[in-house]
Amino acid sequence: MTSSKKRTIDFESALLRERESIDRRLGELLERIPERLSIREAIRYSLLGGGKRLRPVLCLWTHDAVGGRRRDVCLDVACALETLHTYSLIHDDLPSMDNDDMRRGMPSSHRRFGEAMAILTGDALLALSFEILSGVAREGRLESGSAIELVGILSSAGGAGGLVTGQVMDLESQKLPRRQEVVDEIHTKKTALLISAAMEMGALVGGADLAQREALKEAGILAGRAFQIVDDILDVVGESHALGKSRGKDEILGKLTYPALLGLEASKKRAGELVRRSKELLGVVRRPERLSELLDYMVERAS
Ligand code: GRG
Repeated sequence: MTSSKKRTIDFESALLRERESIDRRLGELLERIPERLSIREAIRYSLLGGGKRLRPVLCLWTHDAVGGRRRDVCLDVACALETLHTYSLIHDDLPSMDNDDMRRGMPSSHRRFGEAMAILTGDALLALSFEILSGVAREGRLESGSAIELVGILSSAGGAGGLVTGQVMDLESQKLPRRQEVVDEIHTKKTALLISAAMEMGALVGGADLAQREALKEAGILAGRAFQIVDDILDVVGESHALGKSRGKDEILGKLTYPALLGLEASKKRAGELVRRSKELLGVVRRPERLSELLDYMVERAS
């Protein structure tokens, strides 16, 4: 989907700077994995090989929007979100799942390293997420109680009630009733809960109060649902080279998607409505502007 609005240069450069700082920190965190371990190369390949870094940026910009002053801690929390997200992409691409050959413009992990190694790389990245979160408390940079809360938020978004069941429903979608509520549930679980977790975790580290946290959590669900609708639309109309993966897979796999159910125009309208409602909830924060632009960017993207 091509952006109808021109993003401000200020926004674009802030996004670029943020991605660079996330990539740098991810690289540093991976230095902790001993060089002699052969899995290190496969982990570096998937984690440092591109990606929009939306979840970590959302986490950091939510922290900033609530007036947070713990950016260094939040950067690690943001990296924990990206390691979990990357694990889910590696497993999603496996032959037993979506069987994708390309990811982030490169051969997918199992194509490059073999299936067993790809499974193990995903496993290692999942564990690394929680190692990073406990690390910030162990190093005395965050109170243990807050670190435990972060672990709780991330594990419930990534676990049986979230990503995993979203993926199960997605895989079984041919057997499910072709109804909008069913697609909404798949989208919430497989995509929106992690995006919501990114915003809630940024809010928590930034010192948001409970009312702000609840509003931002809900804003994340709405934005995450819009993001997944756009992902489904891009699978129909996007450019494979921009997406960095093959297009048209949803139809081949008989997936239950918004475009399949409602058509492209109604799907675009629905994504727009969800983002509008998400942005309304940003009224609870002191500095909503940058975050609000990021939510627009998430649905106006072409990749
Ligand atoms: C336990 C086997 C097992 C699996 C874990 C695989 C899985 C559960 C979930 C997959 C969930 C999934 C891939 C959802 C799709 C969400 C989505 C739109 C991903 C693409 O995100 P982008 O566009 O990707 O942010 P980049 O590459 O930019 O980071």
